[in-house]
Amino acid sequence: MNSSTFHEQPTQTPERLAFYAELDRHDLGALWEVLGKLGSLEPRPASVPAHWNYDDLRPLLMKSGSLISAEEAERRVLVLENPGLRGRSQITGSLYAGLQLILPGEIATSHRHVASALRFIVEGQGAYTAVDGERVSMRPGDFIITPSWTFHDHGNIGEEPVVWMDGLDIPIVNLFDTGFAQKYAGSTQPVTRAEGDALARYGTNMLPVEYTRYGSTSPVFSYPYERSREALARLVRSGPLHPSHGVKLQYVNPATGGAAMPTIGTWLQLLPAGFDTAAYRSTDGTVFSVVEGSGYSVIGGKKFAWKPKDIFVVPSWVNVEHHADDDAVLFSFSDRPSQQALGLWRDEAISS
Ligand code: 1HN
Repeated sequence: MNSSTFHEQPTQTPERLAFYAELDRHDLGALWEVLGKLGSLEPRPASVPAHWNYDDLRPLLMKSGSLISAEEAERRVLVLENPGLRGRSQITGSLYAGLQLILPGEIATSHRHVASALRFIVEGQGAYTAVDGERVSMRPGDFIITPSWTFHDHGNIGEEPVVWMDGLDIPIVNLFDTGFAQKYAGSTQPVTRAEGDALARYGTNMLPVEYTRYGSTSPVFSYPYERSREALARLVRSGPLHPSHGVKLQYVNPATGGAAMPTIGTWLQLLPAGFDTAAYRSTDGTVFSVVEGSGYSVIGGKKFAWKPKDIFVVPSWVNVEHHADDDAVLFSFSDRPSQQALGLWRDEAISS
């Protein structure tokens, strides 16, 4: 047996091939013929390391804005397709990502679905998203969630185009064949709570006295950039820096201490100017959005230079090292909470 494979395919004799044909007529197959494909010594993701330069993305997004309205599109989004997974609307083996554009005066009508969504605001002011009766303003760097099965609509009441990155767990929901979706009866849901209600109620290290819903999704649905950025700045000054991550904080559900969403984990990290991270790998393929600073990442031996608003992806179990030219802030998301809930997640810091 070859030590680099889990299972070497046995020799195919005429008798065996005839038997496989016989099996095939009964909707059967021989495991020993496919075991090498089913099991591997370590993860073999179909997704590949990839990088999208915002200088290429932005003109295409604006072109989409002149070709189709948000209303006709339902959501005007350019899907980030991993080059190893073309045609599947996936950025990793388990996650969907896209860049959404909403122009001044437009609305994206209300609907809900089982898939959980995150929005990470990339550029522009003046847009809002409404979740469960509360509208929250979107500002660059804000992290906003749309919990599973909550009605949500978006609008742009400002004067600039607004762009954000969407991340959804659609491939996970579809893996389990658990997808449901519904349109709201009207175009937008009524506003029943003032802006800032959820953050005041759940997001100040306090919870309402009667609060008992320890649901799996965070009751805080907007995590403003300013607060997270300030925390990172303080921590970089006080140290210590993690060799593989610099200063990296996870967004949490304040009621559980777990991830903000049950399926998708999200992080914000700061790499100070000149910092080189130690190589690291984990089984959760991870999508990065650059907020501030420029630098490069070496992903599976390949170098990708990045700057603000760029997006890059590190597949499962592929080594990554980051280098920051100046103070760099990276937002990232992955399916880590899903893997951890199922007892599947592993990571490894690689010492040089
Ligand atoms: C969706 O509902 C949104 O609400 C964005 O903005 C992207 C991709 C697939 C399915 C639903 C949104 C989506 C989506």
